[in-house]
Amino acid sequence: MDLIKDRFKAKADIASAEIKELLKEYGTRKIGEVTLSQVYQGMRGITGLVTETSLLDAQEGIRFRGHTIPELKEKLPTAQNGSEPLPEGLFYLMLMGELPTDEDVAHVTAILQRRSHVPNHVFDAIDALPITTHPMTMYVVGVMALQTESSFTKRYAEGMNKKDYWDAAFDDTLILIARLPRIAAYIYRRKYKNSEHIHPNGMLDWAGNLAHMMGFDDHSFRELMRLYMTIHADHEGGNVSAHTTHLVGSALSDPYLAYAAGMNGLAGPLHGLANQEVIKWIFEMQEELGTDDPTTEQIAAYVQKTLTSGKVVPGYGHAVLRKTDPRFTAQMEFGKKHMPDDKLVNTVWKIYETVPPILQSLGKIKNPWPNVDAHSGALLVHYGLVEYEFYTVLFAVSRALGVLASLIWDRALGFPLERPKSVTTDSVKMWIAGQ
Ligand code: NMX
Ligand code: MLT
Repeated sequence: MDLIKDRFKAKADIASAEIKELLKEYGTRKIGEVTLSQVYQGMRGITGLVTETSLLDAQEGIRFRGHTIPELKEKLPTAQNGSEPLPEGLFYLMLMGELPTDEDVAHVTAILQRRSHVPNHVFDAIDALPITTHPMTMYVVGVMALQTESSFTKRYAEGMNKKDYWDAAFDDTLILIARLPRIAAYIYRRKYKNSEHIHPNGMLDWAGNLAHMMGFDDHSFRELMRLYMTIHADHEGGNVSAHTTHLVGSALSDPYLAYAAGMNGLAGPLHGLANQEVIKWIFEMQEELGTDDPTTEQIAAYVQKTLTSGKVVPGYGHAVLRKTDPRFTAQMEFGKKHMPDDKLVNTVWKIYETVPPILQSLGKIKNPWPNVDAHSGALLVHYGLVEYEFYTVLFAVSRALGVLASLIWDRALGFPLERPKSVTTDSVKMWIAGQ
């Protein structure tokens, strides 16, 4: 751990000095203008955050430290006999700003394996919840129970020097990431497999072990988990889960508290819960139509019905993207390689042909194309992971890599408490009158 920490510290010192220089020279330069509409409409397009780990381009999609998803698939180390990137490699890339070697990834995997023991009281806290509790609620309760282990909070209480915040955030992050697969798998086995739990396999990589503990030992399912954990990890800083983690962390709430807050945002249906909504929507459509192989005409009619009843078509649209999400495309490629004839997967592809022109014809939707959530569930169902209420937990495990790597950077760069100004409509009226 010291090796990777020392390397990080050296990089963070250089970045801090660069930012200081930038601000000295250009600190008063305007980076944008804010209109009244933006203030009322979700702050779309306002640049107001620094997030070092990834950057979203509306046309091209996400780049992690400059690397697109197809590039990551080529450049990040894979498991032995595998071809999908190992998410530990992406974590290293987001944290360090440079591509890892095979040894670097093995080092991260080993750190996570050594820190993966989850204390019993976390399982007790989850077990105290009714079995009907949504898996995301169980997950956040599990993370909150684990907060007893925070060294950030302990060290802060002991008078930690602000120069050491990053160090404590680093320690908490590695422990938290190491333990999340066990918590997620525990929830899955408790809720859906009669609490027949499966012990971790200390020889497996982070995502492979998650698949194993959930009870899926198929080689291609492990590969799916590696891809899934990689592509869901980060989507720059303004999305609800990343922004919330950053905001809560800015109060010097420790990484457990900040991440749990972010995951409560991920649990919303317009954000990460959309992955469960997509499969629920398709299953309901199949039931109503009485077929598991609907035609494009039937799908089009069902989409119209969804819109007429004042609901969104889940998995479509995006606040920033204006093209098909490359994370959707990466999953489509996985589907074509591993399950080209799967009916549900083919339905997802038919929906992709059908939905965009319909949404476009409404004239008000800025992005009619599919996002990451439009595809993920169908791949999981293919392997027998049919319990769609669980899907957002998988998203949450992956998202930890990005939001927590960012949180370490927040503390290393000494970012202050985040506290933007708000207005009332009365104050806006007075402002307009005074213009
Ligand atoms: N189906 C129906 N209506 C939509 C959709 C959709 N998929 N997407 C946007 N709209 C509506 C939106 O509700 C709004 O309507 P109104 O003016 O009546 O309030 C109008 O189109 C304009 O919205 P946009 O500016 O295009 O989108 P916005 O940036 O506000 O919202 C989402 C982005 C992602 C919240 C929105 O597209 C949506 O609700 N999509 C479905 C849910 C979803 O897939 N979420 C997952 C996003 C990815 N993730 O994992 O977080
Ligand atoms: C995400 O992955 O966070 C979503 O695509 C939402 C977003 O970027 O706003």
